[in-house]
Amino acid sequence: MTQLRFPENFLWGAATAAYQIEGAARDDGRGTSIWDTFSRTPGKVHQGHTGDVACDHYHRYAEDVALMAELGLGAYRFSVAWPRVQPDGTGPVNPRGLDFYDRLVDALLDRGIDPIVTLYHWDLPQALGDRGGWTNRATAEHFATYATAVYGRLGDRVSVWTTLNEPWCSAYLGYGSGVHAPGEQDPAAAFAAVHHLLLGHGLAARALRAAGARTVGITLNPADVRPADESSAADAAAVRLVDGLHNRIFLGPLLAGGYPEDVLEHVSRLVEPTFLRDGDEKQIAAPIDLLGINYYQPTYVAGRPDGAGGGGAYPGTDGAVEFLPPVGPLTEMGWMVEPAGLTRLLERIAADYPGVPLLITENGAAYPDKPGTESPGGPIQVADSDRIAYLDGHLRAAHEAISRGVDLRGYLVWSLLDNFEWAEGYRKRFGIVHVDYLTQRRTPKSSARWYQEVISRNGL
Ligand code: IFM
Repeated sequence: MTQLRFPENFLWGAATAAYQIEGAARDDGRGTSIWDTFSRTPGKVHQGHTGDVACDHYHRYAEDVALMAELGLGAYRFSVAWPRVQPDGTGPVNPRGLDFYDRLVDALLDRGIDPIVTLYHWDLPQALGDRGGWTNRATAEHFATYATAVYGRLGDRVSVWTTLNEPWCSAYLGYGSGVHAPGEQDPAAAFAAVHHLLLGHGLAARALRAAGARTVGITLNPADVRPADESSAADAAAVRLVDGLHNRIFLGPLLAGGYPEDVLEHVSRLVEPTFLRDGDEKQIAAPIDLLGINYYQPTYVAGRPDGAGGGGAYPGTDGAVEFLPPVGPLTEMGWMVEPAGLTRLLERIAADYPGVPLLITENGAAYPDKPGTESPGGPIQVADSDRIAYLDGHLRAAHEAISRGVDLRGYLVWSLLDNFEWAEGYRKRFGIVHVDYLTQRRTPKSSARWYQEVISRNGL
């Protein structure tokens, strides 16, 4: 294979999220989040797993930062748990919650690692959930207040701020299909949540900027939507519909001044969009300096009148779209491995929404630990060659996009540690570092050592 070098100053890092790794769910005044409630509800998460303890990162952050330094990471993307900062989502700030992130940021900076903060990675305070969560417009306003409070404590040391992680998941999986917290299944709620998440982003982005933030962005999980048959007009129509619901409903208001007409028409056929008020789109269009892209797999669709559609995650696609089952080598999530999808997605976003630097804020894969790789009492070896192949392919795909002119600033692997994979609990392992959940022992897998080499060479 050819050797590839990435641009000078290309940012190499790893990502995690608060609820997935922190644990310490009741420590130091932390409030309850919708994910605490959801995961403690029988039947919602695999085998009743919760984030109560997770990787105990709240207490072991120093060890984790040392590991990051050993691997040579230049950046670490973590999220702040809103219920640690404002236990009820509004009202007084809990200084002990902020103290944790203060310590974490200092530890990172001491090791020369750039902190990249995500303000919301799905753990909405339950008190706000009780008032409708993201279906309630007031949540967007509270989010901006919370963002300002976090900036007030960390803004002197953190330069990169992102508002939301994957609002598609928060809205459609949380309120449409119900597989994520809060577990609702209502298209009207899902679309209201899309809008209020975007509004929350816009208000928070403006508040951060006004407070002095230098780099402000958001992370999406845009889909590379492909037709089953390139020459089929019906498949092309299905692509347009799914692309609208998944991508353009976010990218339009964020980067092109408003919701695309065809998307608004589709939404209006299903629900009364009373949530959309004059001036909202202007708020959402707050300028951003960075767009975070999370990519895992492509989405193949066909246009079919008898198509089952995508359920609550894609309202209004039943009777129009067939989502094709993934083929080829799959990850443990059952996700397709298609690195070319990353190149296509990056190129498409750069072309359609020019002028915004891109950062891959997540990419990675879950694979089972190979049997026999854990020996009681002895050193653990996790020879995860399948993960290395996945990462290698996607880094080559990212490099290809750069060579075609995409302004891609960096790559953050998902994830640093094995962690709580939402509805899948702990059974899916995405980490480049193995976590033994009984002992909390961390062991870099082969992929971590491989990544360390990639970083030190700035290439493959
Ligand atoms: O674990 C998640 C993460 O929280 C958001 N992006 C996708 C990852 C893998 O499913």
